[in-house]
Amino acid sequence: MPSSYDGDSTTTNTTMHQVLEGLQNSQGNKEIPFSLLYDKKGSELYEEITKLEEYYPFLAEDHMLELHVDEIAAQIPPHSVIVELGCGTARKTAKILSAIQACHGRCRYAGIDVSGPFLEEAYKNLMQNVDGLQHEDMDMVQADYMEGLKIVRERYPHENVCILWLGSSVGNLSASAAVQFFRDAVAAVGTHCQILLCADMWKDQERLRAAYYDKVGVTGLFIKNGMRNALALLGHEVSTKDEESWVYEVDINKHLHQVEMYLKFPTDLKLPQHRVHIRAGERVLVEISRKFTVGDFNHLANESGFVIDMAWRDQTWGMQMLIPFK
Ligand code: AVJ
Repeated sequence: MPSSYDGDSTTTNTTMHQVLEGLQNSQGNKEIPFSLLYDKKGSELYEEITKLEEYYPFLAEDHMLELHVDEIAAQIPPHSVIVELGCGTARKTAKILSAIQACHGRCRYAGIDVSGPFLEEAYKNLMQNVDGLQHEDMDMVQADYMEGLKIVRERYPHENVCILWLGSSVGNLSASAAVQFFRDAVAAVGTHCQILLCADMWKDQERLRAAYYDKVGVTGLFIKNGMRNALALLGHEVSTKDEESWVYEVDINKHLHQVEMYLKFPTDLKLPQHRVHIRAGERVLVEISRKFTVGDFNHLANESGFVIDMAWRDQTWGMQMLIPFK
């Protein structure tokens, strides 16, 4: 496999410092960084989530890509480099690359992920499923997003870069963090930067609750795994019994247009050496999933200096697919 691949560890770059910042907070909500959700176990659980009947975002995105992939390919200038953030095993990517290959006769691709094994699988998967893809047009970069974007820009100093950011992942970021993310992307790539992404739309509460508080309980396990990882970073190993005692709760926040995923602790958890004290009955916010109105997304684009080039909306699923550019 070509370039920048340097091993097999599934690590996140989340530091103990970031965890402490979120857990030492004694006034507002305690929280942990959502990146801790995606270690090996977490990625497996997320894959389970995507197979749940109630979890519509995965299907919705797949459906939209399927429908519009030729228009998308036409909207990406020839000679562009397609850079995928958090490509995982690139389950949805082949479709897009095939359309680009068919439309422009060539496709250059760089997959960025923190997980080496995923990159390896993504590479095999794409080489197998995309006709005409050339080995030398492929880069698999083991890095976090911004670091990866810089590496790709160095390799391709002049080309248009089209960032693929699938999985409605923009929803994980708060309004201000999302603006920062778009600005950072431009700082790393420069102009000639397009982003292809899906943003889940604000919709009726029952559908949201069903998608995030599933009947089987996988989502709860996924969230608990993130919390376990956070505490492990602080040197605290959680017993199965303790983990089972945490209560998974979902709030639908109408003001911020987001789903909030919490764990409620039934008993005190004290880590005095870290000045962390979670009180009995207190909740820790583990993940948010923002749901955008058209206005919400326009606002995000404006604030970060992006213009929305193309937008598709699917009314059945309540999903939008967009190509903002700078
Ligand atoms: C990976 C950001 C799309 O917000 O729907 C699924 C992950 N969390 N169930 C989402 C998730 C709980 C998720 N994204």
